Amino acid sequence: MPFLKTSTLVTIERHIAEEAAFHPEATGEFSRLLRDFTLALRILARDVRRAGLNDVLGMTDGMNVHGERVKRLDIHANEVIYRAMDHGGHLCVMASEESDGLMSIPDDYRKGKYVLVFDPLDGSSNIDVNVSIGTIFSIYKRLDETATTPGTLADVLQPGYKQVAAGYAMYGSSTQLVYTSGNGVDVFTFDPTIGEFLLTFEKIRIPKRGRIYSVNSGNAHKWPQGVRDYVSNLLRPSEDGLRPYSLRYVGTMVADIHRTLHYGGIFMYPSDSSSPTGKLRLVYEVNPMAFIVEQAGGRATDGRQRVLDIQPDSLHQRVPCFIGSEDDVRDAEAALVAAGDF
Ligand code: AHM
Ligand code: MG
Repeated sequence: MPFLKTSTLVTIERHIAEEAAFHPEATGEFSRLLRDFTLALRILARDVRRAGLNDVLGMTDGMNVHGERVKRLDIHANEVIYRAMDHGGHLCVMASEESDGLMSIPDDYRKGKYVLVFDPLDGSSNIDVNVSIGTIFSIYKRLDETATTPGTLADVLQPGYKQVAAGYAMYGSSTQLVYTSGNGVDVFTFDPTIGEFLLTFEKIRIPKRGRIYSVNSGNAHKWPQGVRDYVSNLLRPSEDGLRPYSLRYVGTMVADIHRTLHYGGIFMYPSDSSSPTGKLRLVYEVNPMAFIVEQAGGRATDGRQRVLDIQPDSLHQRVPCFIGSEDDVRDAEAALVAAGDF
């Protein structure tokens, strides 16, 4: 049994407050920050559910029934999160996949000690076809916690092991929020009738080995030899019955990682000859997922080194990734070494 279903009825706000109670130095600022963030997620859960409808109703001149201009959902999500988070006084700066540079806190508002990075709507290729999409986020403390000035690029470009918290929301058949603050991984499910995220799985653990691999095989002809060898081997039946593996690939990292977290196995987006550093972004996609998967007992590397140890050098930098069950990720690394890819 990879996870324990909870029997108590707890909202995410209560859960975060209880976690904070273990830290006597906690000021409540972090709890308030997360409360603001879950408001944005609640709004997005609603908007994603209405997405197809808005498009149809707004078809003629880009306006919906309310007379509002219809925006691309990922741009809309970027704005909703920014507007929910810019005035709380908890953040000193934000950064997002949808914004080229830093997202500053407006001059009028207090600058707090936290940094927020996010991918507002992950899985953009799936938005128009009603396949699961998600929001990924991660929170750091600024380098000088006593500063009251705007946050800087250096505050954002911290290695992943310094994350204070990370999570993702998945807008699927239900909306779930998977969250860690470094004390295991908990899953909350949104109940739209009461407007709350309720704790549904506590301290989820990823199996040590799975039987599913997840990768865009359309890139196989461009992969390094080690990745080709590794995947070929997964497809070869073994006497112990562990292989062949099944392939599952949604094309939304949030959904593919979510399944991997529950069932085990490996999710990867390796480098290839046309994308030497892979596709996924270190700061707001791979680092939060690496933190979550490690907290659930799994492993996350770029094929050679732990993702969380990489020092980012730019906001939108890409990194190859191999994330999932410990034994599976180690097998992939061994195949890369055996093929001389490193
Ligand atoms: P996005 O942030 O523009 O949505 O791109 C990231 C997505 C991931 O969710 C997913 O794992 C990957 O891109 C899929 O890429 P591909 O279509 O190349 O397989
Ligand atoms: Mg993304």
